[in-house]
Amino acid sequence: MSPLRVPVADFERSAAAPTDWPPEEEGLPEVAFCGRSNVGKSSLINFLVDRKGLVRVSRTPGRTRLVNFFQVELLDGETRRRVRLVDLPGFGYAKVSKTERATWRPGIEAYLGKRGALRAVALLVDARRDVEIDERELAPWIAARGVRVIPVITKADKLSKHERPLAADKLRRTLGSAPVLVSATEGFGREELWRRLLAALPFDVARHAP
Ligand SMILES: Nc1nc2c(ncn2[C@@H]2O[C@H](COP(=O)(O)OP(=O)(O)O)[C@@H](O)[C@H]2O)c(=O)[nH]1
Ligand SMILES: [Mg+2]
Repeated sequence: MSPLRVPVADFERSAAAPTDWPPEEEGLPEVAFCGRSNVGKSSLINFLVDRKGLVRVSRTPGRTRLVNFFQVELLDGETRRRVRLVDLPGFGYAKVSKTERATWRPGIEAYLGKRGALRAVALLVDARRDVEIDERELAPWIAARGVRVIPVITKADKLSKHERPLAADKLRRTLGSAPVLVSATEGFGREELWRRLLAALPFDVARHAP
């Protein structure tokens, strides 16, 4: 199978509230990326679309509450597909106060909880950090709506080759499905993550229909 190419990747808009979300479009499924601040979310999205600066790495805190929408076209062999990628605000740390957590949870939960076009969520966990309550609570909550949750271990280059399968197995037991190990720095895991994301999207079904 030839590697996926991304001939088009455009920033669409940043939304502070649900009224700013772009209208949902027939045939344009959405894939969201979420995880703790600094987990490597911006780097991962840039790696997936093969662009250096589509999403700013280490974005300033003032902008992290926004939901950012991108339109992407994928070329998979002869097949061209459109997908909308959605960059959600990073969670705060579990140690911050309840009031502070209350400021980022509503934006994330509004999108994850009610967006009809949402088909898959990449739930990012840093290779060097333990899963905290936010990831543990979010995964079953998203899955209960019928949206696919794909756990992703970011910065996997920081683990030795021996540690990688162990970390993957541990996360699978916590979140209920096998994670994809990725490294934006060393450049691995891209193809596997795209395949897992695409498998959750409705056009795969349509393509094989008679
Ligand atoms: N070693 C390593 N560091 C990474 C990787 N991806 C991101 N980082 C670093 O982690 C920090 C946060 O990255 P960023 O993409 O801005 O994370 P975000 O806050 O989740 O969007 C930056 O210093 C990145 O250089 C990776 O694959 N490997
Ligand atoms: Mg970021």
